[in-house]
Amino acid sequence: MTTMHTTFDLFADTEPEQPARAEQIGEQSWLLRGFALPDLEPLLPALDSLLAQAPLRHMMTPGGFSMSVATSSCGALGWITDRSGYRYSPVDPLSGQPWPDMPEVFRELAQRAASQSGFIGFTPDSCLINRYVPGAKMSLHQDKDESAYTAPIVSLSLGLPAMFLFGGFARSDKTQRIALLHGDVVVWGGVDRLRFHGVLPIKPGRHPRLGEQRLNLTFRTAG
Ligand code: MD3
Ligand code: FE
Repeated sequence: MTTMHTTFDLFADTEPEQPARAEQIGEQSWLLRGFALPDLEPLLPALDSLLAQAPLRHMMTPGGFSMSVATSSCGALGWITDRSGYRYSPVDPLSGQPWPDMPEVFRELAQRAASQSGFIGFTPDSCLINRYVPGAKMSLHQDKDESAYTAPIVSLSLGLPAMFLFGGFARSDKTQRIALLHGDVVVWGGVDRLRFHGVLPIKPGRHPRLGEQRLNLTFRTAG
């Protein structure tokens, strides 16, 4: 090992950036533990600034219930729900204005995570921001509001930890539980794109940087 180790060290600064520790959680799904940690210094202020323009709000499901998760978006399209249904819209219904631009640091992070997971040329046109306070959850569902399922979805978790449920292609299929922590990025694509998934109720706690909440950003090609 020591001889080989020296060899790698000699080549270290001519090699491309070391891929992050990647854990395969599905045939075409990868958990990149702590992938975003080096980028949070520019990323969190950009997030604050876009949430000042398009505040998090509790949207109404088509069935008339207020979501426990508060949402906002940036990019050309934002995911919305109201009594008329779930869909993507170029306009924030709260302001009547376009959603804030997707910050370059968001887009670049999502592209880098996707390409490292085998999805070259990912061009997200939407970033959905979900805020969970303790007790908030997301029931098992599939993401089917996008125009095509060929692009992956890239998710970034921030703040309090979550227990993520990764299921199969029927709601009743057995689910795998995966803890998602501050700075973790997950890439879901290909054959895994339409798997059922959800989030168990967030446990009470306080994150040193984000306080008593979990934020999840999902990058999508929606249009
Ligand atoms: C697996 N959000 O916004 S992100 C959602 O943590 C959503 O807020 C969760 O599910 C959250 O729709 C999970 C991870 C995720 C997103 C989309 C997927 C996992 C997925 C699509 C297919 C399979
Ligand atoms: Fe989802």
